[in-house]
Amino acid sequence: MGCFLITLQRKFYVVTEEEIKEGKVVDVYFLRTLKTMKRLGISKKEVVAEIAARSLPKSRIPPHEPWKWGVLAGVEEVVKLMEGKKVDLYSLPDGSLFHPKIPIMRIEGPYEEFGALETSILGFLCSLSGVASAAAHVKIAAGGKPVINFGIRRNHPAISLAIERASIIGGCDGSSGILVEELGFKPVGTMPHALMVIAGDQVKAWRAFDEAMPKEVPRIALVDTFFDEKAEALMAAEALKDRLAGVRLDTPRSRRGDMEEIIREVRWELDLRGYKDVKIFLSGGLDEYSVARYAEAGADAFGVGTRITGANPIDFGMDVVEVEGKSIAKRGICSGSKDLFRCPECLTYSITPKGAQAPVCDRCGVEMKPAYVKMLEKGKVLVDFEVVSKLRERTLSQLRKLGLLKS
Ligand code: PCP
Repeated sequence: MGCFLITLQRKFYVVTEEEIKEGKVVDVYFLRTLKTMKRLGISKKEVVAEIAARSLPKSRIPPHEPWKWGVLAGVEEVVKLMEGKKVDLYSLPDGSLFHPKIPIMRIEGPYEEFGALETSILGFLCSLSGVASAAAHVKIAAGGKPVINFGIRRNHPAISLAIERASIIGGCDGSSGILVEELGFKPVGTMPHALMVIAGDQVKAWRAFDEAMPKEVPRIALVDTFFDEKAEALMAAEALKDRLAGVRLDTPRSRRGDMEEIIREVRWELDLRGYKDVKIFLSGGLDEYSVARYAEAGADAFGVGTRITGANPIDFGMDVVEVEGKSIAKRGICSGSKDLFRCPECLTYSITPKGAQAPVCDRCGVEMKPAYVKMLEKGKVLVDFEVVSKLRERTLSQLRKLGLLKS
């Protein structure tokens, strides 16, 4: 007779916020490590741990080199996770650009206070920074044109709001899920193919949408359900006239020819008939490579799903670099507690031993500024958490300063 595990009645097999806070999302080897450390009487040793990315995901733009930078997200969640633990925590703030090997966070305290939280600490940072980084790279590819996150359908619903928030930190102009209202953003969306398919007639569907929607909802007609994009774009313009804000091209993969040419044709035909204000919105299988080409071809805005919300996690690692004041680390990691400085002009980082004098930027000749914010002191939160629009602006302002983003 097999034994039956009576598990907590979970409707959707999701972890509760309380379980995360209690440290229940933990790799069992950390618990075994703590038990072993207690036997050795070393679990209370004061340690310094640093978190840095070992590498970054590859770009979708040929030759598919790894990104040179990512956008940090998940710091607020880590601070909330660690609140109450007898640790000091220094970190770059959410929305900071970072590079591989740059220690984005430093945690100081007895190992037993936070060692087993490594699983969740990295879980927040790896997943959310992956999403924010992909969003930023797509936003740059769009040349500053609007990029909306259309991809919450690619994630487990339990994390959809965290993912939407991370996509906006990375630079998305908005997201499609209604819960983003909590973040101060209006949900953005158009219409699914189901509307035209079930109506059986796209003009009837577009007209009904126009009649049903409150005036503040932009009339963006999906124009690739039954006929060619050019034909349906003109049908939509004729049907809704000056009420038509835009057309969305979400061409099925089986029909995708030269989308750049299709975009140019649709633009030409709309302009030729006086519909110069009708915008062209692209979605479906987009990434930084296709968005750049479609933006060049004349697309005005993008709905991007999988590339952002299905982004690879950032390969952050957490490593002990000091024990009871002694610099010590595993092979591949520079030992010793470190400080991080950043040039206010060119945004270059500089890593120094903790307590070193601020270096002078050898490119700009100015004194670099401390990059870390002290966010926890003996477990007490020292910072006010910033609204997501401010975090997004931090990301975009760095991208502009680096000349990566024009507007
Ligand atoms: C997709 C749907 C999503 C878009 C494309 C994201 O179109 O509109 O919002 O796709 P991505 O994950 O590939 O970037 P469809 O799958 O045709 O769904 P619908 O008919 O509902 O538009």
